[in-house]
Amino acid sequence: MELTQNRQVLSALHKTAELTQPDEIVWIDGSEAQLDALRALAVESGDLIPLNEEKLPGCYLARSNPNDVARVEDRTFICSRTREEAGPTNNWMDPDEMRGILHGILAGSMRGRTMYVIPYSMGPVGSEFAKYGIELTDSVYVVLNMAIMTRVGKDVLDAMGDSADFIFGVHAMCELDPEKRYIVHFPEENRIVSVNSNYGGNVLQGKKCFSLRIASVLGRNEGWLAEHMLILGIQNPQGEIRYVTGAFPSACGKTNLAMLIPPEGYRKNGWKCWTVGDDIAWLRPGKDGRLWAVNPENGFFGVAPGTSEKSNPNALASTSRDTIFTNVVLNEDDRTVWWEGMTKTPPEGRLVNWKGEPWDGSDGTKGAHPNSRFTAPARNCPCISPEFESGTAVPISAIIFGGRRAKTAPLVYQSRDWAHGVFVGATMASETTAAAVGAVGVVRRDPMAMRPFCGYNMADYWQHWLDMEQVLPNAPKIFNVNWFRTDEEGHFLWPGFGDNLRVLEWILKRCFDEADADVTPIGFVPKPEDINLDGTDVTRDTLREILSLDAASWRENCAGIREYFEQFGERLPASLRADLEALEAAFAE
Ligand code: OXD
Ligand code: MN
Repeated sequence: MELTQNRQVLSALHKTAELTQPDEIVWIDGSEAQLDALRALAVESGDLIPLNEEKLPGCYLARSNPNDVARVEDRTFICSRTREEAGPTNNWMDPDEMRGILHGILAGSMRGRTMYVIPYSMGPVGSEFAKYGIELTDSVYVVLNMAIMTRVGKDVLDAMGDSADFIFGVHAMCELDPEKRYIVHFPEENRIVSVNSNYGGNVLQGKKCFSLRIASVLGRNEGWLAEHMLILGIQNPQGEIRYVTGAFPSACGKTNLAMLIPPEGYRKNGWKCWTVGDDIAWLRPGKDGRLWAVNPENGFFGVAPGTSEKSNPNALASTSRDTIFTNVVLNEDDRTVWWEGMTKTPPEGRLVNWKGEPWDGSDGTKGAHPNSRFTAPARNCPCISPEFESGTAVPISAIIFGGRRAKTAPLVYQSRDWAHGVFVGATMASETTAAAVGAVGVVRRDPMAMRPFCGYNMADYWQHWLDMEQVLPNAPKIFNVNWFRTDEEGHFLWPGFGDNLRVLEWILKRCFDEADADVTPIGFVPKPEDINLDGTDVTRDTLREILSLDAASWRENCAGIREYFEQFGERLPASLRADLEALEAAFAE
């Protein structure tokens, strides 16, 4: 039975069914009974392996096709009307040409299969900030993951009513053929198509496809920002909670910062941190001229390896129930899971690696895929903010950009003003780690951590950021952090993790005019005495070193920025060009 009378939804659905020819169409109503039945179906088909009901209640393990384990940026397309609208950092194809290719792939692709209709909401259903989507998929795995990551079901359709204001998406697994894998966005039509993949970042369309690529375009048209950012509430001993957002490229500890546990001394004094979001923030100007943030998601799609009781106990606790693990190690003896970094050594027992093969780690291979994931409900997180479910946004005091730089960026600095903050975000970069294939220490430019997620020309996106200042008389202050400065031997100089709160404390003091700073060519840098080091073994001299600027590194950085900016030609906003020139002049030999 159709769960809505919405003509646009029905017409798009019928057209897709005619093309893909599923045997059956099932509407996802959001009931536990239906989700339970789908879990049972997935267990029966072997798509999900049920885990230990006592130790991991409601949890399942999934294994993906080994050729389908990550986002595929080279097969992700922004099919705007013109190539210029997509810009030099996106793959583009003429929308008609792409439609033709997809038509060929989708034709008859669901024959013998069931097509699930997932009505989903990004943001609490009915809240002023919510936006709605429909994803048609032939994957039960996608249904069950979307039911964790978003709000799904009939109440979404009821909230949509007759409105044509929704994002429509189709996902077909097809043969999981990497050569025919396409993740496609049609921003002018609010449409998404993913084919030949079943990996979360490609096919859980509410996440990167809708909430970042399509939403970034909606944000430009409607006057707001869709960002690849965590949202964190920091409660001080006076009980005031101040909120920050943070954008970091991968492998920079974004989820750890989103779930930060204050150092012991801070905890004793009454500091607490609250997670509002770990990956995506929708940011809108409020009537008060401040910037207000919501997390449109309902769960965490986190990288498992490295998550431990030590590195991120809140993330680990989030996975203790009702979680789907993908591509981790299974312990067949007690049907629990494991991944590299959870404990120093693998547990005792009959272990099976992410490919389903017997494994004990003795051959030097990894048991879990480096990009293995947990899909966990946000409500499981011990430090989830009460604002998460409230459907109201939180006011942002500071926007924090960051990256992994061994030498260049100091521990923290503040931009001179909003426009300079946009320059700081636009020139974000991170050095590659051994965790990814390829050379180590190579600088990769990732503006606002949005390089793979901006749904239009990056230069226009920067201009949109610059324009936002007009509607933000009380704009957040913009900062850059770098937890990864090293000494000559490559040892980290800053302890990171919970101690990062010491830096956040300075950031918030700056936002409320409670701390001084040194004026430098890159912006405001803390006075070494203004960062609280009590309870760490970091010395003032070390701190002085992490706050220092090395002119040669900055000259090299400027050259990298200039080269990166060149690809945007005349579209590059003038203020970014001017900020670069000023920086070059300041560090000229
Ligand atoms: C993610 C990503 O999965 O940024 O969040 O790739
Ligand atoms: Mn992300």
